[in-house]
Amino acid sequence: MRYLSMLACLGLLILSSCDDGDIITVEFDFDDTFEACGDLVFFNIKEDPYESLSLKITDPVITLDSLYVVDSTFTKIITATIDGTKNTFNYRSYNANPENFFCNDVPPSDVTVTNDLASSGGIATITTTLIEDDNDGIPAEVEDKNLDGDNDPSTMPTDTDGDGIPDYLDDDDDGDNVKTASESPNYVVGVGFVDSLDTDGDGIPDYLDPDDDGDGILTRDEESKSQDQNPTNDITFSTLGADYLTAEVDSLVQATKYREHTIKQTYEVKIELTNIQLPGVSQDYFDLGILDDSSTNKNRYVTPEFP
Ligand SMILES: [Ca+2]
Ligand SMILES: [Ca+2]
Ligand SMILES: [Ca+2]
Ligand SMILES: [Ca+2]
Repeated sequence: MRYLSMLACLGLLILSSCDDGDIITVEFDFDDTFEACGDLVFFNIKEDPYESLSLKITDPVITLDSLYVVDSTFTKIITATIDGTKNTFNYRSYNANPENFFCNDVPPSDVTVTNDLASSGGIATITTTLIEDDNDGIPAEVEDKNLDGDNDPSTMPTDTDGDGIPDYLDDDDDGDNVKTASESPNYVVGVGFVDSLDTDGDGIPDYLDPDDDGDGILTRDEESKSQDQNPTNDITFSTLGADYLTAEVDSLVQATKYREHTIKQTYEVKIELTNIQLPGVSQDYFDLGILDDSSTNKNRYVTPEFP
């Protein structure tokens, strides 16, 4: 039995070594993110074995920042023709981890390229999509009453406080100068709202209630200690807590401004390659995945006009 299995094993070895013909077998099971550096190289590397897919584009001239300039539909699409000189797409394998291979002027001396295949043609398509969110813990689709029935929070959007910033982008939905995330909406993914804080028990949760304690003074106007568009630090009695959550305290000091709002921006940059021609490789479509770079996360700041 042992002799037979050794024979079978030998057979497998011969079969796999027979693969050394014209067709190169590469699995291309890269992960779903890629990186970028310099002017402008995109690369997806993997270990075990050490391999990379990389795209260099010099025509048109693009920078990472230029990928984030989107149109009114929050998208940008750039295409580049792979010609093997100005724009190149390569599959490479290495003897060691190529993690420092791409972003250094002098590649590490201990990393040797053991195979390098360059595509003689193809099209690279870079698609950027901007996604904005208020980062308040409540998903955008939940922050829209969907009155137009299209499940798109950006069309005919719900704007509870009427400040011009729709709820799904508004980090202070009720305009009371206390951020939604600080008003305990308690949204649990997959479950929904769980015991959202409703201080005055009027059925309107604090994050949508402009008068949280129901004392007749708007929360944003309970600023008797420091007039800084922040009612959370106005505390008359430390035993009772903040005035805006205490119906017994109703001193009126009117707010004059809204707080600055922060809108989180995420740029999703995706690269696909079509009609690729790597020598001896039949696969002609490659998906590099999504760009993993800190520059894809930005903020924009808006202070709405006070009524
Ligand atoms: Ca609003
Ligand atoms: Ca609020
Ligand atoms: Ca309430
Ligand atoms: Ca109060």
